[in-house]
Amino acid sequence: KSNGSAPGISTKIPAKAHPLAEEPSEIAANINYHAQYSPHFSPFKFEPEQAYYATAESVRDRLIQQWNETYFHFHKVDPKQTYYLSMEFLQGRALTNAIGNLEIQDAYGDALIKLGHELENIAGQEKDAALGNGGLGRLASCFLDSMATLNLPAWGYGLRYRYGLFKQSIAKEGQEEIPEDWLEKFSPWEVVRHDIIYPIRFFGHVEVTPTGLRKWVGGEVIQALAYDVPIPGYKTKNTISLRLWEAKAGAEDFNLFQFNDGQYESAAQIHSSAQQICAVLYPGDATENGKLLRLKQQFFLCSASLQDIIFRFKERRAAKGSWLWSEFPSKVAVQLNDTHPTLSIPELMRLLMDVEGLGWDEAWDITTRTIAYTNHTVLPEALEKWSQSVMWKLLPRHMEIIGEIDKRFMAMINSTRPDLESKLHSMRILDNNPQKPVVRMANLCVVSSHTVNGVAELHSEILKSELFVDYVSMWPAKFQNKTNGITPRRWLRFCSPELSSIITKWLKTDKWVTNLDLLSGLRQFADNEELHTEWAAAKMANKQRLAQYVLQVTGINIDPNSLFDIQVKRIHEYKRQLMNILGAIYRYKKLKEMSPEERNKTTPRTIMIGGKAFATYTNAKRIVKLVDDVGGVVNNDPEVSNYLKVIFVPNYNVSAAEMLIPGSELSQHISTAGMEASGTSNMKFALNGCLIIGTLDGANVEIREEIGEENFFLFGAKADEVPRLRKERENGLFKPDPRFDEAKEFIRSGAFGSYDYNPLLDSLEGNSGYGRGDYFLVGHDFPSYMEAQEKVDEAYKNKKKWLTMSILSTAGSGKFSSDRTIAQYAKDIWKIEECPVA
Ligand code: HBZ
Repeated sequence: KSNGSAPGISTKIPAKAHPLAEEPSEIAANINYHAQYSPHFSPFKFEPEQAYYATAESVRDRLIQQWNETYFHFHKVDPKQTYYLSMEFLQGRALTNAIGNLEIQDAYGDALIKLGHELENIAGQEKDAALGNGGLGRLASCFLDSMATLNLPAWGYGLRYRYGLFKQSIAKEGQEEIPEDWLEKFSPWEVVRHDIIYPIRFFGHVEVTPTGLRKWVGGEVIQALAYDVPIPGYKTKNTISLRLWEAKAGAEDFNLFQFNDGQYESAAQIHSSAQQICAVLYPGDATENGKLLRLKQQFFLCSASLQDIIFRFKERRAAKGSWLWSEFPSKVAVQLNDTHPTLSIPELMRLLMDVEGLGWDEAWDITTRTIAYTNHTVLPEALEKWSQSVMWKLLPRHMEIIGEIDKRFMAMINSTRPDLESKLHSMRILDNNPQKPVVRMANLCVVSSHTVNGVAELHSEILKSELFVDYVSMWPAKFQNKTNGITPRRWLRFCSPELSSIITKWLKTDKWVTNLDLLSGLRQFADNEELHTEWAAAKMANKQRLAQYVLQVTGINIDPNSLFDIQVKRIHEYKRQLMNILGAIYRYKKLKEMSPEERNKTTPRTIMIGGKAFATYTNAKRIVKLVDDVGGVVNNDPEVSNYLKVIFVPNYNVSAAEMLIPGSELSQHISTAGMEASGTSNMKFALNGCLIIGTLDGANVEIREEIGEENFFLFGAKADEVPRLRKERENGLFKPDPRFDEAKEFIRSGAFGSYDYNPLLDSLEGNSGYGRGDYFLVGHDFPSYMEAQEKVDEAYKNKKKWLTMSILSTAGSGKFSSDRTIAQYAKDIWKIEECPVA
């Protein structure tokens, strides 16, 4: 790789710090500078890994420059700012995205060639930052990209987990979890801010000071230290910050006396307690694990972020001269990404009252005008409830405040809405059931926020008509919908450059990247043969790249001429990967029964399923195992393997998605209606010209409206039919389709090995599973699913028709840009305006 005398870095290219270099040779000099003087590796090595770190550091120089300018500008203009609080940010890789947003990818590509490397290979060295579980975390990351791109004065706040979401490998027994050591070497994208540190208290008790203020004292105090990750906008100087908090103990907490006495563990007790806080991302969808630690994490995020927000507010106010606390909501908007950061509510109250000395009424007014809450689920098991006794122990002052909010809420209902008295029990924040007294976090959010939103039209309607129905009658204007979106930069422009160039060529502009509605201009060319040829070539190139990837991660060869059918998302029974695999099993069985001539007339398919199952979610893990077992049989059956392949794609993450989505032709979004709040991968697939087979659930409803019902393979029960169907099922009124029984029987017969699938299959029968047999209605929806799949097979035979539908999918995806979503949050909820750096 070297073209100089040393075995490593080039000596022909000077090592020079050039943060704003534009020319490839200057950029190469800057990369060379980091390779030599950022002391992470020996300068005598310049393998892809070292080249990646040096390249990333050179990009970071530029980001820091823009970022300083951005915050200097925000500080000067002093606009209202939004703070997006989220326990999860699923950022994925940053290099391609950063140089894409900064529009320096060509210069970087050339610079790396001068240094003997290829950009794509170097970018592939980066580990995914997987500080999130799934859709909720990825949404937060798409939102940051849009906030920066729209020049909004905004920040993200999260936690700097030492280990992100586990790495998944597939072994003989199914899924295995391996810790994801994303910080193993270091992350070149974060800047530690030793000057930004706040104390965070846990446990302790409440005292009354001589002046009559209540004060939380004692317990253990841990420090929150800021790490900033710069987030560049696309084609703008604005670069905002994702501030991640890390927990640490101070030197004064180290008990030298105990240590010298040989009591090493107790000497460093606070250090180890601090270390635990940010050790691992809490696995979503869990129920009982590590409750106390998770609560500590939540409070840690809330307290550090609010102290920081208040510090900045006071700093800026002080610079202006005299000021009032009542100005706070006109300078600060706080958005809670689900209930995970709910403790922001009592913590803001506490800081305003106990630290700043405000009275209850003023503090309450400020809090409720500052905070807004987004709900992402109606699944009862995912609605957070915290044990009151755990809360009293960990956060005694906050429990006093929550108790007071609850008391005042009840008094308000009693005096103004006697008609709601019978509902009060379920509307209250505290559930004082003596068996298990809990705090209902969603109720606390609804009572204390100025705005509550759902994430797709159907979901927002369900919130209003079911989950939060009683509150709607009190505060009808509080409830809004903000249909989710995705960033078109990462999810089309950068992950499919081929398709992007074609779109730009036909639209005669690349403005669609920031104005996604312009994609509708493709509709007029949906039948154009020349476009068809180009579109098909781009899709084929993406399919070939995906086939290479699949070969690399599974060792299985797949045929790029077959229909690529993909379902990738967290494994959950409500998402119904089980229905997908039952369909595949039925298809396999029928192929086996056919003559070779008949088989030849079928549409060859490659079914890919990927996603992580939460480590203790047994049925989800069984589904993973089943998919892998089915693949083992089908892919090795010479009679059918030219017509059907079943692949479990291991370790689905953001980077895998960037490979899978551009190469997809059909994708499955098949949740039981009413259960998927929105879904966001559905938007990514449709944007990439992939057709959807799906139910009327979440954002599918709106996607279908936008791209046209004739371009969407619809099946299954509707949300409002689900309760009745479940009842009928419970009452033994359900008559299973023979195809459904045949597929299940085939598994039970041992066709896919000796693993015991009975418990999984039993969840589809009688009164098991969630205690109410086939709660997710796989059996009910199966026949219409299979019919929709037959329509897919037929449609794929007509290549022209399929291409037209594919183009229309992309053309109809404009609505699903996160730029649209964020612009709506900014206008309707946050009331903030753009603040572009000149
Ligand atoms: O949020 C998802 C919804 O299931 C999906 O429909 C929606 O599109 C997306 C964005 O709005 N929810 C999650 O991803 N939820 C979690 O990952 C989660 C994490 C920790 C928990 C509970 C849920 O304790």
